Amino acid sequence: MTKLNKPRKLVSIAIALGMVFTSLAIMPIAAEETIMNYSDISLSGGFQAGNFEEVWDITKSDLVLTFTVDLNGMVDDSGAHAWSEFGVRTVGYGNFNPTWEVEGAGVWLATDYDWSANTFDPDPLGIPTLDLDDKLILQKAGGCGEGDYNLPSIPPNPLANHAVWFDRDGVDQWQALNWGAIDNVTYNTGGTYDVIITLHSTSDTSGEAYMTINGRPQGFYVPNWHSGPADLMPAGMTFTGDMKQMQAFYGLYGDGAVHTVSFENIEIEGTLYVPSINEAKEYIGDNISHQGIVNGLIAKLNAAAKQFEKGEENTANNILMAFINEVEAQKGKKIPPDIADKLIRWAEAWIEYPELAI
Ligand SMILES: [Ca+2]
Ligand SMILES: [Ca+2]
Ligand SMILES: [Ca+2]
Repeated sequence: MTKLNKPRKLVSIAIALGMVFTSLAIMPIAAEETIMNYSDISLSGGFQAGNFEEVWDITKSDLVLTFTVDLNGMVDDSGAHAWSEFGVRTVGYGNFNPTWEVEGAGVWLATDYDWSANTFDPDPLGIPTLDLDDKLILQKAGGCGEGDYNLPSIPPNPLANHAVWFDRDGVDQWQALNWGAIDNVTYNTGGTYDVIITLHSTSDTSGEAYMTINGRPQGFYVPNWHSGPADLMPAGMTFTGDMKQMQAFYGLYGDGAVHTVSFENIEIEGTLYVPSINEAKEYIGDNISHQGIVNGLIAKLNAAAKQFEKGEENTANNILMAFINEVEAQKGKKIPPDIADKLIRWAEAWIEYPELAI
């Protein structure tokens, strides 16, 4: 399902030129919400991509992805170019461009940069100027650009934007006075960006995404750049997919050189997916090899489900407590620790939220 990004000319250069002249620890925090902190991810290639195992249910609470992306390893030599992505996609889809040119399986940060050779070179000595370096956008379909933004409304001129293009080094004294020019935020970025992506579901299959970069919300001007705040800001986009089963993924694709990107200080906050008891039985059968243990656990889950169906929640909860005890006793023995932790979390969720069980 993974399709690689094909080299594609940036269409945003015109507006940026216009701007020149104008300007692993799990920490439960509440009954449902979880914060996951992950080790830094460094990708190199060529092509390299992956995902985190956790499955998130955006219908239960917003999902917030916080990380720093370091783009200093992207190579700007003639003939070399690369893109990176970090976001969420529905379980079962690929880890780079989960969909291509059509939405349907999530939303992610896509990074790009000016196609001029040596674009990351410093400004001429003593002549700082606003120039194009890094571009960061939300994407819900591989290969698509900022024209996909549609919140609060579709920008009539997607090329007139704020907090989409960034300059790694300085600007001149007049450019520094332009609205939206912020030292160490939109210019003098050094090629690293603090990103926060916030996802909110509007149904089981649709949601809304917003992103801040170095703390700045993104925006679009109507109809063209003018002094003052962007007219459509914060700007975001609707997206589609299975909101109950989203996984975070990351990827790099580049050519013409060995490129690297790193994602650091990764934190994801949201509600982990909880399957029904019936779905959990299937998972146990697929992931625990000792048949006696599988039979014992499934028997308990069958009994608990029967009690839930009769409305006997206390009895069901007692059975689930026995289930938890059995899993804990076998954790690291006949049940791998990560699978045991997941089963315990699910059983605790069924006890607390019986509507999730059946
Ligand atoms: Ca440049
Ligand atoms: Ca620059
Ligand atoms: Ca510059």
